[in-house]
Amino acid sequence: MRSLPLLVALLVTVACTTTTTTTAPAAVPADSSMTASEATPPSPPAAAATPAPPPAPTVADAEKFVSDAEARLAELSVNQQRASWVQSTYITYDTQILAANENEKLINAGVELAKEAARFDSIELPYDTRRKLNLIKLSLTTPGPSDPALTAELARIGAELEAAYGAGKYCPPGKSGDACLDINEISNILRTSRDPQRQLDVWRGWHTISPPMRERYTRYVALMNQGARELGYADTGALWRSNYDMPPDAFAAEMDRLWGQVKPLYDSLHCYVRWNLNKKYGDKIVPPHGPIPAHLLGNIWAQEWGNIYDVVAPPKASSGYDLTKILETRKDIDPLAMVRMGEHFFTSLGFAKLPQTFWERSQFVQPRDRDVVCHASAWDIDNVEDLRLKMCIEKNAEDFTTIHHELGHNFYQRAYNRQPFLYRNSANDGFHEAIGDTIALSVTPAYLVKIGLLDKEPPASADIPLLLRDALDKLAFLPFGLLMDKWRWGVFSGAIAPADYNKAWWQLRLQYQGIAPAGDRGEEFFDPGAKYHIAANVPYARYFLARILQFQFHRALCNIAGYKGPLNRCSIYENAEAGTRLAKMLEMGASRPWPEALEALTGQRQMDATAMVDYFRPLLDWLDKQNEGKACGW
Ligand code: X8Z
Ligand code: ZN
Repeated sequence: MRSLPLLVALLVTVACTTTTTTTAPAAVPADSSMTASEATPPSPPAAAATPAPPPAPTVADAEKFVSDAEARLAELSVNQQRASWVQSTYITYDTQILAANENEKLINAGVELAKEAARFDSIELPYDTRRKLNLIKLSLTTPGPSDPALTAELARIGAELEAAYGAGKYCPPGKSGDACLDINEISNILRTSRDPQRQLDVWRGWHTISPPMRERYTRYVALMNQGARELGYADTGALWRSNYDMPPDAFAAEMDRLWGQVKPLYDSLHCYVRWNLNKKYGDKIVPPHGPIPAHLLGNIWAQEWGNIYDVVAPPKASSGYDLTKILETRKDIDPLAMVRMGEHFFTSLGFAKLPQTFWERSQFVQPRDRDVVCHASAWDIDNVEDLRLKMCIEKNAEDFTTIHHELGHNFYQRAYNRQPFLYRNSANDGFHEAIGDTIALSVTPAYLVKIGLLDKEPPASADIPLLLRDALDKLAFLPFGLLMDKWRWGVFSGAIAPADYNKAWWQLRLQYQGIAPAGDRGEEFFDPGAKYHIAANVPYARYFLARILQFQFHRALCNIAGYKGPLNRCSIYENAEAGTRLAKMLEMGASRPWPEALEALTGQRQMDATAMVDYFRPLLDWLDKQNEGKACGW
């Protein structure tokens, strides 16, 4: 997880990339109407009054404070990441405690520094000093209360929740030990089984891991909120939303604006998929006008639907190839070779090879002898060059894409490693999540032919099937990417009470995704906790942004490469100019507000879903025809 360069980490327990999430709005994005002061994070409450007020701090005081803070956070972050790496790759009682201890130190330092940073609120400062002070105040994903016992409790619960998720298994009735199913086994069943009873059984089975988390999660939320309030934020959600160089409410509105751009596409895909599922499973299992049952979409969370392509594929049309089948048949390709292929794409753009230590220290496959967190993540342990991948790679198309996703984090991390510590992060967290996906968009049939995975390019008639398969992953994800943090923002603000956690979860799933569980899911369940990012407290709006940004980046890079055809056939493989422009943006790290980074690559200062719409245009017209005369919606 993590790209956590810094303190963020700390506050973050683990994330997929880690990053410390920072941001700093010393300058304001041109497209928003806020003023610089609105964009500045709130100041923590003033310290207790002292008889004689200390002399006003100077610019030199502020600069010294920032440079000391950077050094302190850098050191703590390395220790925290090492402990967290060991915990995630070897889940035991002891490693949880060791990781929680390091997290606690980082949280305490982050909170202390965020409070102290407020001392400099009212003086004029050079750009970088002001930006870094803001980053210090915003970087805590998991803010802790000033009472040390409470922050220790917070760190302990955080480690326990993540470990509970990582070690989670479903033991079918009468089974135990090796007969219990872990997340990879359950995912494989959902990916390949077309027996609705079997799918429902393992779907329910995975959701048994989370009810025991509910009480701890509730306490975790209360502790984080106390920490966030001490820092001057309304709640933890407001803190998270403050990380985008704009006021938190403006960010929430920005998410809704982007969703409005793509919602018609989703509705159209939903309509087509439901119709096909109904044909396959019948009215009793898939009501023709209602929401789609959540267990039938090929993924535990119904967040990406590409695995059920075979169920919805247009009759007679062939997409020309099935990457999972190719990987399965090629005995010479193992998980490591898949990672080498991913690395090769980046080096073809001019990026340096990954360091030898990456190959020595990463976890590529699931160890047989112990519990690990299989959820994929990319690490930058020393914030410089100790890059690592942590996955439980299997030979399928989904993992091939995920490898590119994770390597995007690693190449980003290395690109910004010459920035000062507080800037070793992405422009905003959506950028971090979008880079590897952008590269994966260039994994076209023509590219697969070039690297020898495919014999020949499929005919143009395969475009619609190929786009449909892409849409099942990319478009289907959008409402899920949006609602994950809508749920958490509601939980943090109190709009969703603990007694309604599950009800609110399924209301949002229905409203945005048009899916529903089979059977009642009352409050004896805690279904949100069965998703990694909830258990591990990793913010999720980043993935929604990344789905939009990756098409914007792809369109810009294809333009830079001089490409003229349809976007879905563009690959920037081996294009040095595209590589140079991409590297330039990555090297900026978090040194400037994100609209500047976006502009550096795309010429646009606003996130914009029109590139995604352009990409899928041929499919959208085709879907409209398929849906003619059908009742859509739920
Ligand atoms: O968590 C991830 C990555 C690691 S940052 C594997 N993703 C989200 C998820 O799995 O829910 C990538 C897509 C969305
Ligand atoms: Zn990621």
